[in-house]
Amino acid sequence: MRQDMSESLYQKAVKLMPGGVNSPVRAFLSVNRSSVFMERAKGDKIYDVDGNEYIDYVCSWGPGILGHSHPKVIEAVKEACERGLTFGAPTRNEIVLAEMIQGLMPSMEVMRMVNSGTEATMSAIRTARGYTGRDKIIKFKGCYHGHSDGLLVKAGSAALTSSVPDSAGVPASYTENTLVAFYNDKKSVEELFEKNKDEIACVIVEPIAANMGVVLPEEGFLEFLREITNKYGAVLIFDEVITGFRIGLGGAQEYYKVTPDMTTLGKIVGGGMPMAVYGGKKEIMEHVSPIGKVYQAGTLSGNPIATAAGITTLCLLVKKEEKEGLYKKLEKKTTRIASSLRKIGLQVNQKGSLLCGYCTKQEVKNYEDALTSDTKKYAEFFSYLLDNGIYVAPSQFEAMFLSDAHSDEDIEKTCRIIEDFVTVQVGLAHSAVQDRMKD
Ligand code: HOZ
Repeated sequence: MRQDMSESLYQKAVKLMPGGVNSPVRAFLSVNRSSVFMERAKGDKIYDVDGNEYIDYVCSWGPGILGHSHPKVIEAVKEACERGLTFGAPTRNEIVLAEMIQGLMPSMEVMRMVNSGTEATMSAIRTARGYTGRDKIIKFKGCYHGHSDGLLVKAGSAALTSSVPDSAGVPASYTENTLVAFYNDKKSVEELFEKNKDEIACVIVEPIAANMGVVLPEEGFLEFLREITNKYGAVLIFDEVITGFRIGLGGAQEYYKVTPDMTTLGKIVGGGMPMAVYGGKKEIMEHVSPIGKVYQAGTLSGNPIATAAGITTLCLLVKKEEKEGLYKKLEKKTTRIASSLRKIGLQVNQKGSLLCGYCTKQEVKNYEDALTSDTKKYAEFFSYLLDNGIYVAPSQFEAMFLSDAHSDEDIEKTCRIIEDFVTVQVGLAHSAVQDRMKD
């Protein structure tokens, strides 16, 4: 595999950007390689600057549910560009997108469009605090809700692999109101509520945790969060930045039949453009400026190019679900990949088109279980896949994503390559023994 151009771009990039990247996980640090620079992507394939082709299971970390560069989405974006890139004023398409979101996710009675998941979660929490008049929040160890100061406590995603779970540069006073409970552990939540009666503004949770690999909620866990937040008058926020429109058209809240008070969306909702949304109950969202006292604003919020991409993506998802049962199809393909990962001894968690293969023997039900993974082994697996044209997350603690564009042929090819990993490893070990015998 040629990597000359990637390597030379990397040498330039490290002088200009921290780690040569604009988002930490892209630096490939936890898999001991230098980043691959990508040039273009189409369908289920992504191509690097050296001309290498990969079957892509990163899908831009989630937005690419239709595959890359869907012709209809590209057409909508081009058409929107012709009309103007940004107005900083309301447009009709913001209403169209909001109505679509509300139709698919009825708990989103009132919403606000922003540009990133970080912005959505930060604003949702501010709103919950403004609404309840309380300061404390509960988050879960290993759940990631973006990089705003108050949420970088025991966070997942790259904060986990770079071993800086609590980021430098965050004053202790910013996180003193962030209480941390354990995922799938009801008791830890009960204790925090009992100790902090009438002080907790909200509980924020990824209904499927997808930033410490993929950890599924145990039966009754989300229902329990609904009950306890109701009991103590706290707002329940589902961070569906990853699960929204991925687990099904109505997200994880529809799948698990638990309705939160507020929801955050990102990734798929922007169809590949920077777009995120927070919203929920009208009586809560009425606290947002300009009608309420919770301030939040943004020049590019509801951007016309992003709304065009988002609307077209959601329309295609609805049509495909009605015509072909899209989500069942996605799940079937993903289950095939999961079975190959299990065959080579990985511990696999999967829901729909979201999955993670952990290099551990232990069942993974929370952050501590995820940390039992052999990250060195994962790095070897990652490198082997990359060198064989399969692109998965360069970190043990990120999810794998499938798209509608993944062909059966490419899935089968991927499974063959995954299943060969064990043979290759045995081969490597064998040649290492032979080398030693020569010495
Ligand atoms: N926070 C994203 C993974 N959970 C990574 C974003 C990126 O590097 O593009």
